[in-house]
Amino acid sequence: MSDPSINRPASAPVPVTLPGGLRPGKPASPPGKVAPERSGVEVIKTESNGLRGRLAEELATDSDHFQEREKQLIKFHGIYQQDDRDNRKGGKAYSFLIRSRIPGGRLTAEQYLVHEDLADRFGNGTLRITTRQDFQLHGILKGNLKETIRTVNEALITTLGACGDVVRNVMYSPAPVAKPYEREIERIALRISDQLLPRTRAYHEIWIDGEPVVNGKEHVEPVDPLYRDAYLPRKFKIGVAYPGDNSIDVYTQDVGLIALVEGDRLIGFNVLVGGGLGMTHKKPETFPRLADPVGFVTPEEVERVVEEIVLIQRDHGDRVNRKNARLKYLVHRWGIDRFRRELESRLGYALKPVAPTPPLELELYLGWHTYGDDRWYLGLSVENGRIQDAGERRLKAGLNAVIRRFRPGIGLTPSQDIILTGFRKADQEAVEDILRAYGVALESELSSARKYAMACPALPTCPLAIAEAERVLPGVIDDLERELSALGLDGEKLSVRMTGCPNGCARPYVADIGIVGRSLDQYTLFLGGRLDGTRLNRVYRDLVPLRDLVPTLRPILNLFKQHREAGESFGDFCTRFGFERLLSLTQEYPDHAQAI
Ligand code: SRM
Ligand code: SF4
Repeated sequence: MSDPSINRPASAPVPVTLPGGLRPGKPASPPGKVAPERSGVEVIKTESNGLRGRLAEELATDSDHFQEREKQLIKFHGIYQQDDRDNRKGGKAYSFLIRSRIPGGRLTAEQYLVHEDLADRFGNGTLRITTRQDFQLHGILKGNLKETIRTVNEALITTLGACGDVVRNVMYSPAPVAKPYEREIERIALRISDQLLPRTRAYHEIWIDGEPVVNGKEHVEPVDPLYRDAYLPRKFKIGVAYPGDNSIDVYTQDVGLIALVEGDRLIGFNVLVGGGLGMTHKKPETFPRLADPVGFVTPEEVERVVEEIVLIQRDHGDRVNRKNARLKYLVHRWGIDRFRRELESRLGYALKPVAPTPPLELELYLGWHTYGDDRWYLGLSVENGRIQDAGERRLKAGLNAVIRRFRPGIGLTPSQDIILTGFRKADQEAVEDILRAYGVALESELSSARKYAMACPALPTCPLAIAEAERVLPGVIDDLERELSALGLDGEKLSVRMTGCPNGCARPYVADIGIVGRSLDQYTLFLGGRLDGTRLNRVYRDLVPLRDLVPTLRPILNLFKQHREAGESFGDFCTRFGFERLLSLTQEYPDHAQAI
């Protein structure tokens, strides 16, 4: 990738003037006054002196939380300020979420154990695998932030850029790479990730006392050449899909790369732009969007192309209204042809047309897989990504026992599961025995519905949650399993994704069944997505109480059982059959839609 500090094509500079002669530092226009040219967060970023703000000073106080400005800035450092929403009666009990940035979800046994130890010492005792292959620690108190982040960095993992208006964790397959083209894809993904990290030294000054260590590289740039002082208008997400494998949901990324091979040779990538899922109920100007293909690039071109797309968003993304600031809205406003022209003019050459894309599938990586000469990996399902000991299911203790004994490589999957790599065939029995002793469910013991299900954390940690998700999805799946079993559909590959609000953190809008929090106990039910992630689902019913979710699905499953075409998935069936027909039939014959 080109050095971002030099030869940058002329592009519109980020505006620095504030409305009505306001100097940076004053609040943006009060209500009723001149409309702001930039949102308040833009002002905070620009004035932060490379994301420093007053973080060091506030860190040194006795207060258990940060003020508003620093609360925004800590996100860039991989930290969110939260409070226990189950216990607000006596005032807010503040704690923090720390997100480690783990490209491709790959980490060593030692790095895993460091996170586990931190969760026990400073967090709530659980580890949360995220839908972008990161680890989150929840429940860290302010006084323990510094030691936690320093310890994560000592394990050669960073939290910098895991959150905030920058390029977030770069996603790619967590499975071990065996073929040369897989290694090349991994190298490219890691270079993109490293190149797009913020360069500020503030992170190391504040948390690590001047010892900059990120993947063995020093951060020496005083002014960020890529992000400048205002960073990006909004978060920015990049994912790389391996041939045939859409575990990363490539169409939902700001930039999605689909790797294409000929035989065993990587020939390049189809580049997609403008995916994103967040929306707000009753605000039609916000919407989930699948990315559009913009062109084909060779392995030599790809890093520069990705960087230029990031720069287009930096220079042209909306910096006034954060609800319209993602790249998807820019692509929507401009159209893909204008976007391509802008990209080509920055690159100085025309992009090649998109190449035919072989079919993609949602790979879960569960169970045992071989990847070469007596080398095996094991994928384990982690319900909603939460590694914990719950009753007889002692997943955290079981993983700890296997990881301490065998020191496997670790992969965190985009479906919130974990894979353990580097075993020999002869290890398999002992590994399974240990896991069974801790009550850990192996793939064969889980229904398809449970394996494909995902939920975001929602309550009690997420400040934006308006309904439960992670804590109630297991019960919803219990009920759904019963329905599916009664219909003989147990083995059906069916994705259920649930979120506590419409922001879409568990990517519910591409699932067969999306359940999205609408109010404390009510959900919007979306149907008609696809496991390969190539179609958005649509609203089937709004304001469905939690207890009515599965009963609402029951008659549709019944119709599916009777009227599906050979090999047709649930999402495809709902789309072909038509929502109006589904609604009229299921309302007429709610419990036995077979009456038609
Ligand atoms: Fe997310 C905000 C959790 C993946 C869209 N997300 C949040 C916050 C940080 C709430 C906040 O702003 O204070 C949540 C923290 C809750 C908690 O207690 O942990 C949160 N998001 C998550 C995670 C942990 C969910 C999970 O089940 O794993 C995922 C962390 C990923 C990571 O490691 O980086 C997570 N968030 C996503 C995804 C899926 C993805 O990226 O593949 C999306 C939809 C894709 C997209 O970005 O369009 C997503 N999160 C959002 C949004 C809506 C953004 C938008 O464009 O409208 C918000 C709210 C915001 O940014 O204002 C949000
Ligand atoms: Fe929070 Fe909403 Fe994201 Fe769930 S979808 S974690 S409730 S922001």
